Amino acid sequence: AIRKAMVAGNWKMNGSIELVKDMSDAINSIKSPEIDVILFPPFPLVSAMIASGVITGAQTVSENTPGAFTGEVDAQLLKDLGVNYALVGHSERRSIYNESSDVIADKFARAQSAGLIPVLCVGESEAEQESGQTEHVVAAQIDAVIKKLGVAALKDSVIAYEPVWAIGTGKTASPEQAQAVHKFIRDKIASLDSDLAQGLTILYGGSVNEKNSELLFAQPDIDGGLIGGASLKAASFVAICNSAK
Ligand code: G2H
Repeated sequence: AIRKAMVAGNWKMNGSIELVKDMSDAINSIKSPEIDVILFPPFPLVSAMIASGVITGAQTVSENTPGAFTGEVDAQLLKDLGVNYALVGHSERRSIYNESSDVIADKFARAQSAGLIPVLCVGESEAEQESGQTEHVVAAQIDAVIKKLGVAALKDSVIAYEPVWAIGTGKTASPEQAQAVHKFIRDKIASLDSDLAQGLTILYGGSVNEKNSELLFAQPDIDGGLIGGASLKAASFVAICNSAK
């Protein structure tokens, strides 16, 4: 493959000190130059995850620089601690916490300026998919970043396509369905910067498990996965990582 495979585990509001230990032992035992494995634990577990030797990401970051923002977490502080990635615009942040594409673009910018690699999550709802809006919705979510920061900002970033109807529901996009959207995303960016688009890692997310991961990852424009539920069990997550090699 032209792009290195990546498998990222998003623990959401789950996990424990014990799980950091179990999961890091499992991941460290399968370390390979063929694949980047990253875990996104809840904030209180970030330092333990880094100490365990696993590449670590934050599930969200503040769009602001340090100041009076009670409860928020600064990207530069995360970077200084040893965090390497930050999810921005996960569908749960968009829908439950009402984050707009505009504020998500600000979070993307702040993460990147602090030296974190933003993982921009995009995806359509079930109603949008049924009414044929998938490409329109995904394009608008990406354009919010491009309009504010320019296409060059996507160079040091990752995009994760996660159809909302497939998240935590057990419904997965078929490999062909997911590939079509990934190709749409890559072609759209290629129309602005072809080299950047060819080098861009695009992950698929939404009910990925050890049974469906291999066929998804075999698609030419799917470079790996963003894994929720199945990243909480060491055996499942390791099997998914191995299927990306
Ligand atoms: C999508 C995914 C991880 P799950 O949210 O970001 O979760 O694999 O549980 O659908």
